[in-house]
Amino acid sequence: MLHLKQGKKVFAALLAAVFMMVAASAQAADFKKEYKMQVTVGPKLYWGIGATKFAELVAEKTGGRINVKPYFGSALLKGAQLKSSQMVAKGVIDCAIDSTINISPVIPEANIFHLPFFLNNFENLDKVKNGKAGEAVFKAMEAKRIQPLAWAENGFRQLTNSKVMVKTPEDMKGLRIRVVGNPLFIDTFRELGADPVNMNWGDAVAGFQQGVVDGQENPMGVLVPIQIYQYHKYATLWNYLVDPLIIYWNQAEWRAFPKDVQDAIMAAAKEAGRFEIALSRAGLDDGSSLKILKEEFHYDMEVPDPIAFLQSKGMEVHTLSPEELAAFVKATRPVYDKWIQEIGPEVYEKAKADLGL
Ligand code: X2X
Repeated sequence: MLHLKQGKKVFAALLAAVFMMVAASAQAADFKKEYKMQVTVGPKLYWGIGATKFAELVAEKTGGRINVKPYFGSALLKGAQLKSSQMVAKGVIDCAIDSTINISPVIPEANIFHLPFFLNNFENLDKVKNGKAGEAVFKAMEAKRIQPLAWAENGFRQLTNSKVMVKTPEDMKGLRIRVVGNPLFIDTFRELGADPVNMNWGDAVAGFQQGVVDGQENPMGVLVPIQIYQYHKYATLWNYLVDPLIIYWNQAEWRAFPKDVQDAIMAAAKEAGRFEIALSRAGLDDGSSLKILKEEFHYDMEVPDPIAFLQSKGMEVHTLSPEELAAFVKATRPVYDKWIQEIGPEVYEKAKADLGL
């Protein structure tokens, strides 16, 4: 009798185990084998390192159920970096970690970060990102069927070139500067008297190498890994604008995920964002980013002082004085008239309020 009871128990336990396995595999079958992630840049740039971190954290936090694969160098877009949010909105691509510059064709509000000399330091950037204007950008994404998950950062963009040490707008006369095909950038460099050349990132480094252009603008997290000093002798640090990154997902696909999967991916995005922001700011802030990398992520920064590093490679680096900066601010002011309308005056007002202006 006892025997029979035990046998029944074992059988019941076995049956339960089989049920669980079937249920688990049914659930696993609901997930794709691979979730494709668009990444504009290569894996060595800080942004690319952040993409890899996100994929690793998603695998870890979902117990391997969700497999995000980064496709570097805008491979999914054949280099057309400005199409990423359109493709994620359509569900052709599952997710992305992309710059506000590249999402602005679909989300004009994202250009709030790119008004020249508007947000000129980390503190102001954080106020806007975490304030009402940042919220407006996220809401605009949701309205376009994109689920924003977390902020990361490309960084404050600096000017480099092979011809002249730029200290005044006059120094920029006729300089051929590669810019991304976001028209706000063309307008800004025209106002400065330069000759902006619109080029996808995928062609840009070859363009620097071959001298097709004289200069470019990008943050340290790009300039250090691509070894800009091989092509350009002069760097002007002017923090003229910043591009945060946003980790985002196709909305319909996101909404269909079970809650625990959403929570795990969201936690991965926040953690990868924190890590990547620290990479981008390392050696450029009050030391807190290097501390975060070391203490929270046990990560040793290969180039802990990017400015000293570029100088050690023979670059001349000049930080604009407040007086020099004033001339650039004045010269680029006309950009505001047109672009505040494009961004939406209410978003501009929100950003000003976030900054306490
Ligand atoms: O194209 C650029 O300059 C880059 C890599 O910074 C962006 O994608 C915005």
